[in-house]
Amino acid sequence: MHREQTHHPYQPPEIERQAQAFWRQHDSFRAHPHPQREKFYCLSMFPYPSGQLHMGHVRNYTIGDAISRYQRMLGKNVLQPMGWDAFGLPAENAAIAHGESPADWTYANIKTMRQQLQRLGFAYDWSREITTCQSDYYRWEQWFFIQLFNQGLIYRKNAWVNWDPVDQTVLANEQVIDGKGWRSGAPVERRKVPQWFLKTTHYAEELCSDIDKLHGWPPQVIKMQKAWIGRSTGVDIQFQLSGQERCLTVFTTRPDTLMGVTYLALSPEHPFIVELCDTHQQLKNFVEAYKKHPTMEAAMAQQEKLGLDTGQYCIHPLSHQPVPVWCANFVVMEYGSGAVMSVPAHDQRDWLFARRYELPLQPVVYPQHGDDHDFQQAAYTQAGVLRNAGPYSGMSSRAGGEAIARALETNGAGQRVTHYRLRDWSISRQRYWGCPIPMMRQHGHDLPMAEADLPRVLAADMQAWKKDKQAQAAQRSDDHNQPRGRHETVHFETDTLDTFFESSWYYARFAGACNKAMLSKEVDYWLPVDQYIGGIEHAVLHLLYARLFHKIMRDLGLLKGDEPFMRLLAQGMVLKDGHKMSKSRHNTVNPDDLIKRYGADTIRLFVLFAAPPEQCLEWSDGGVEGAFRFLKRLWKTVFDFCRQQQSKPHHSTDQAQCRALHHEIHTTIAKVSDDLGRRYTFNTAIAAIMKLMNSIGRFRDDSQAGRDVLRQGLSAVVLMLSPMAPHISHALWFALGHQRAVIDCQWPVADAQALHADSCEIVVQVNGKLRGRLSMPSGSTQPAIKEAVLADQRLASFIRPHTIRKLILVPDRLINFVLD
Ligand code: ANZ
Repeated sequence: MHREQTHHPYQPPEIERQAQAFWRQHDSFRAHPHPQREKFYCLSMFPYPSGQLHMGHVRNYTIGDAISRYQRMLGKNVLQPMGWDAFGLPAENAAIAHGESPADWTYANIKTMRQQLQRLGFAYDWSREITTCQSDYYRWEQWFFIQLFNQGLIYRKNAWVNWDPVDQTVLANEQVIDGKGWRSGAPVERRKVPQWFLKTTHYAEELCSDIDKLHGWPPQVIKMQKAWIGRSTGVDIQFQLSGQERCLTVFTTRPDTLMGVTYLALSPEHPFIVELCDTHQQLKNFVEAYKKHPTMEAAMAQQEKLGLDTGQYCIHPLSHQPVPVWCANFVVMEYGSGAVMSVPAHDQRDWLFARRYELPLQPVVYPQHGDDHDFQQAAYTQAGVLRNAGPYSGMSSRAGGEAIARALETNGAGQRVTHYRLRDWSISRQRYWGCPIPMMRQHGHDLPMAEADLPRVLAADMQAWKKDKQAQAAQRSDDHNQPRGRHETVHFETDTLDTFFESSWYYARFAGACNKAMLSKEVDYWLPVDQYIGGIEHAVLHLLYARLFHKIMRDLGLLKGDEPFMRLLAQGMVLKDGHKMSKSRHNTVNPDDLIKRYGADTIRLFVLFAAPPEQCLEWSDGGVEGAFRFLKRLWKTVFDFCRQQQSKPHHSTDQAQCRALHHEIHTTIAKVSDDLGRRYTFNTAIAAIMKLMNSIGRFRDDSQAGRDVLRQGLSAVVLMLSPMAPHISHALWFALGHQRAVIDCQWPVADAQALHADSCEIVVQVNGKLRGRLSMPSGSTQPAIKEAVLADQRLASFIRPHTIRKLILVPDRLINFVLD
C-alpha cells in the first residue's frame, strides 16, 4: 500500500507539463471555421502588458477558459484567442523612470505574461495572438482611420486639453491629480490644441436603440450604457436678441415651463459670449477665470455656480417680454446648444443661481391636487398643473408642454429635437507610445496618407518623436501667420491614437486576421462573440467604442451583424482582507509562486470555487489549501480504484448502494450542466462534484457491478472537472482506462431514467426478521419489489425453499415475506 502510494503521488508540475505538451502536440486549441458546425466564440478582455499577471487577470481568464472548455465538450467549434493591448501610457512612464524604451519594456512584459498564461493551461489558439503595438496590427487601424476620414466620420477641431506648463506637455486626465501635473506638481492649465475627433454622435441613435438587442448583458451595464449615451427629447427654442435679427437657441426638456423663464444662461464658451468679450472687460475676466478650472465634467459639476450679467436682452418667444442674458459656468458648451432657458421656480440649479444673484422667480407649474408649494424654500421640479401661463393655464404639464411646442413650431420659434449626452470622441493623444495617425499636412491642408504607404511606423525612439512634435507645432503656428501656399514641406501628424482605438476592433481581428486586409471573410463565421468576459471598469467606454466600431465596420462592408458581443459577464473584483488586491496596496499574490507550490489546477479551482463570477472574490490561503487537498484526494481515489481492479471482484452485489450512487451521478451531471451552461455558477458546480466525491469515498461494493458504477462515478467527476482543472483531468482520464484524451470527449449527459427514478431503500424482512435492504424506484408496486428480491441471490436464499403465504408492504419502506 505504502509502496504503491509513493508510485503515484499527485505531482502537479509534471502532470501539468505533460498535459500542456499533449495539447501543444495535437494543436488542440487551433480554431478552424467549419460552416456545418455550431461555433462558440469565447473572449476574455485582453490584458495590458503591465509586467505580471495579477489575480484579477487569473480570475478573468480562468472563467473564460472554463466556459470555453465546457462549450467545446458540448460539441461546439470553439474559438478562444488571446493577445496584448500593448500601447499605452505606463510604457512611456516606465521608459522615463528607468531609461528603458517603451518597446523593450512592453515586449519583455509580454514575454513574462505569456508564459504565465501558458503555465495556467488556458486553451488559447495562440496562432491568433495579437500584439497591438506591432505594425501588422496597427497598419489596419491606420487603414481604417483613412476610410473613416474619407467617409467624413473624422474631423479636426481645436479642443481643450490639460497642459502642464512646467513639463510643457499635454496630460491625460489620469495624470492630473488634484488639478496638478503628476510629475511637475504644477497647476494644470486648459489649452486649446488641434485634435482629431470621431463622429460618435452619428451613431448615437443606433447605439442607444440597439441596446435592446443585448439580452445577455447584465442590467447594470445596460443602464450605464444608456446613461452615457444620454438620449433626451425636448425642444430647441429660439429667443431673438433685442434689437437684432439673430437668435439664441436653447434646449429644454420642459417646454411646459417656458412661461416661467426669467433669464437665459450661456456657456462661457458660447460664440455670443466670445464675441461680447471684445467689448466687455468684466465678462472677459470672468471667462478667463473659468478657463483656469479643470476640463473634466465631474469636476465641473462640483464647482460653485457662478455667473455674470452680460447686459444684453432677448425676447421671450411667446410673451414677447425682455429676458436678461447671463453667462454661467455650469452651462456646458458641448451639450444641446450651450445655452439654457432658466426657470428658477422649477429647476433647482436655476433656483440656487437666481437666489445668489437676486433674479426673479416666476412659478407657472403647481402640484396637481391643490397642495401648496413654498417657492421660497426650493424649486418645484415635478410635473403639475399650469397657472399664470396665459392661454396654457389649467393644462397639465404634459398637455401644456405639447401645446407650447406646437405653438413654437407654428410660429417658427422652436423645433422638437433629440439630443444626446454622448460627445464626439476625441481620438488624438499627444503621446509617443501609440498608433501614429496616418495624416499629413501640406499647404495648410490635412491629407490622408496613401494606403500603399502604410504602415506609417512609429518613430524608433521617443527623442526622435519629440523633435518631430516640436517641428509640427512650429509649422502649425506658421500656418496661421503665413499666407497659404508658401510651404512645400509635408509634415506628418505626430499625435497618436487613443489606445481605446486598438481595443475597439481586436475581437474582430482575432476572428479573421489577414495580411492583405483589415479583416478576412472568416469573421462572418465567428462573429459575434458569444461570450465576452471582463471587468466592470470597462462597462462604459470600451464596450461603447467596440459597439461603435462594429457598426462602422458593418457599414463599410467589413463584417455582418449589428452588435459585437451577445453575452457579457462582468466579473467581480479580487479582494484581500476586504480591500481590492492591487499593486498600490501591496497586497497582491504572485501567481507564479502559487503555481510552483500548488499547480495551476489548484489555483483555477480555488478561483472558481470561492465565489460566483460576478461577485467579489475574497482571497484565502485556506481556500487554496482546500482546493489542493481536494485534488490530492481525487488523485488518490482514482489510483486506489485502479489498483483494486487488479484483484478479483467480490461475487455479491449490494444493489441498493449501486443504484443510489448511479442516481447521484446523474443528478450531479444534471446540476453541474445547468450551473455551467446557464448560470455560470462554477462554485455550486464544484460543490456538487465534491459532494459526489464524498459519496464515492463512502461507496463499498467491490463486486463487478459495484466497480462499474464506481468507474462511472469517477469518470463523471473527471469529465465534469476537466473544464476547470484540465491538467489533472487529462491524467486521471487516461488512468481510468479511457483511450481518447479528455479534451476531445463529450460532456456527460444525465440519464433521464436515472434522474426520474428517484429511489428509496426498502427493508426486506422474512418472517419479521431483517434480511437485507434493496434500493427501488419510489412507488414501486408489490410485484415489482417481490421480483427484485427474488432476483437478488442472497435474499432469495432465505425464501426460495419455502412457499410465500403472505406479503406485507409498507410502500417505499418495508416488505415482509411471511412464509409457510
Ligand atoms: C428649462 C428647464 C426647466 C429645464 C426645468 C429643466 C427643468 P437632460 O434631461 O439631461 O437632457 N440644459 C440644456 N442644455 C444645457 C447645457 N448645455 N448645460 C447645462 N444644462 C443644460 O437636461 C436637459 C435640461 O438641462 C434642459 O431643460 C436645460 O434645462 C438644461 F424646470 O430647460 B431645462
